[in-house]
Amino acid sequence: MIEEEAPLKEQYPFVNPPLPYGYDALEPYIDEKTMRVHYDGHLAAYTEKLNGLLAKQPRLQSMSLEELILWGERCCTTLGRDVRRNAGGVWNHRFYFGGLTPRQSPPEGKLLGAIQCDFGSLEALREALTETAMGVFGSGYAWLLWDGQHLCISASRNQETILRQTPLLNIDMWEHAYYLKHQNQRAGYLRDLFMVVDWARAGRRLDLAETHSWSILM
Ligand code: MN3
Repeated sequence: MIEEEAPLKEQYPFVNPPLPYGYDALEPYIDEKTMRVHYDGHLAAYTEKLNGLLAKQPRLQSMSLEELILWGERCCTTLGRDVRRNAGGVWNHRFYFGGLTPRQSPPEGKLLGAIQCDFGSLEALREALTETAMGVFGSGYAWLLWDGQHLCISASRNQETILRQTPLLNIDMWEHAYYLKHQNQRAGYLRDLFMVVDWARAGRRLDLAETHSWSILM
């Protein structure tokens, strides 16, 4: 799995691990062509652009992905903006692909308890996430987050990240995530996506949140 195999302090040059399941493993919900274009095309492009930016910046080459994002947020130069956008694109995509699985993976343990407490049921959580995802205007993500006491749902634009909270799950709402199969049917994409969400992974991210910083939650 992506986060469990990732080194604790990955730095320049960033190399994406292989997808932890086959490109066609999420069929029929997410099609092979979309997965190939998304993982080998879009994610790889963010990674190449980020490495290209860092190639001329030795002082940034020892930073982790998260440190680069936070540095970019503080730095109001074009370089800061570009580092933030591309490091965010890498982070968000790794998190998204790491949150999907071809195996049935219902929520258990602490996550299941939190879902029942904060939403009543998994179905109600799905509906709330769907509503937020459908409301993403243009390109962005919907997120399931843990605020330390409760689950909450949020949305972000473009490749902005939500590192200052504890993300458990994100849903890529950029058109490239669904357009080849679902065209303009965002609701159909979301229905299919929920068939391959790795709730066990979201649960492990929640368990880790109690004892670790977000830097290894990817
Ligand atoms: Mn994407």
